[in-house]
Amino acid sequence: MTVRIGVVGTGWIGAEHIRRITTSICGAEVVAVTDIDADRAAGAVEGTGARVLSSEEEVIAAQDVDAVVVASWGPAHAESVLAAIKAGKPVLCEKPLATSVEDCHRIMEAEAAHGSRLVQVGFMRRYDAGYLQMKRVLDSGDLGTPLMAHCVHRNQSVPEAYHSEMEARDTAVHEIDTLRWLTGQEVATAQVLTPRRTALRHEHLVDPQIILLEMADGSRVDIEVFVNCQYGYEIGCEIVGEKGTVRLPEVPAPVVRSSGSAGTEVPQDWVDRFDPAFDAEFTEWVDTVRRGAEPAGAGAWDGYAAAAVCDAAVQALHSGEVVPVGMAPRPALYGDAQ
Ligand code: NAD
Ligand code: ISE
Repeated sequence: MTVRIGVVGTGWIGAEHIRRITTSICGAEVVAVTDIDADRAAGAVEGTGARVLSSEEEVIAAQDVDAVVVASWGPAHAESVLAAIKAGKPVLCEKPLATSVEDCHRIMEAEAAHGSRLVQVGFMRRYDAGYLQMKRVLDSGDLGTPLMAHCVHRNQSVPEAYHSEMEARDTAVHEIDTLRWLTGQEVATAQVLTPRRTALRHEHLVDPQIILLEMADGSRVDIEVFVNCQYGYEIGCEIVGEKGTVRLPEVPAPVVRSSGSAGTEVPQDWVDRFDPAFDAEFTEWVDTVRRGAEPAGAGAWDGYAAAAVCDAAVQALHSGEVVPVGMAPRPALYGDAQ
């Protein structure tokens, strides 16, 4: 069976996912899309055979749509996800699941009322080969208990609309999810340090930032977020355990010797760096939809936990204080472990 997918939001990542479903992975096709910018939607499906509909309601309700991908702007995510749950259709929602913890609660309540999990959140790093290798090492117990993690998240530059709170909510949210998943620990507190600002930024932006997390077991995570680093896209992660360390491997790239120097190209953005992880994420998700199984990636609880940590980090950015993360008890639907 070919899984027939409807896509809500056909901007940068929406168009990437349409291309991915159409040309990179097997077992699925895009049959309907929508975007508040109809021309953009038409451009994204050119040559695919998918139709452009005028609203997300039409996409989600369409008889030939088996599952939904949400790739619109963050503030629009919650209503689309709730509509998909109401229709009983699996939904893969790009991060963030929602822009408030209240909306994340509404989504978890809707899933509970449905009686099984339908939501996967697009935390694609859980499918990156390097992070998966790190997880295997950590799960083996060879390093003992994790004590510290040092993370780096650098973007070449960001548009003027990107503001200081987005360093947590839009960018470090990936490390927040990844560290919860790698260590099996929830985040207890957040603090934000603001080093000297780069001159190569839009005036309003606090960049770089160092986000410090304390996990529930007392281990610590530091995340350098620097979204105007100029040279490209770089992701780093090292975890220090009682008996050893594990570091995210560099993505293999050819070493070029020329004109008296040797070097490798640096990825320029998240598409360059994580394309294989997105492919793996979609391949698995499509397979779960085809089998009628619950999604295997990050779920609504993970989306909620990330939102709660981001709230604390944003409060910490403004106050300069160490801010506790307020977390509700984990609903039974989401099990005990990460
Ligand atoms: P974008 O601005 O390029 O595209 C968003 C699109 O959504 C636009 O075309 C806009 O017209 C459309 N849209 C907004 N509200 C809508 C609505 N109610 N219904 C239908 N369409 C609507 O943004 P983007 O970079 O593609 O990001 C989209 C989402 O994907 C964001 O939530 C972002 O955080 C996430 N994202 C994730 C990653 C990742 O690494 N996983 C990378 C980039 C973006
Ligand atoms: C973007 O939305 C992403 O999710 C990228 O992975 C991240 O690197 C970037 O900072 C975000 O703006």
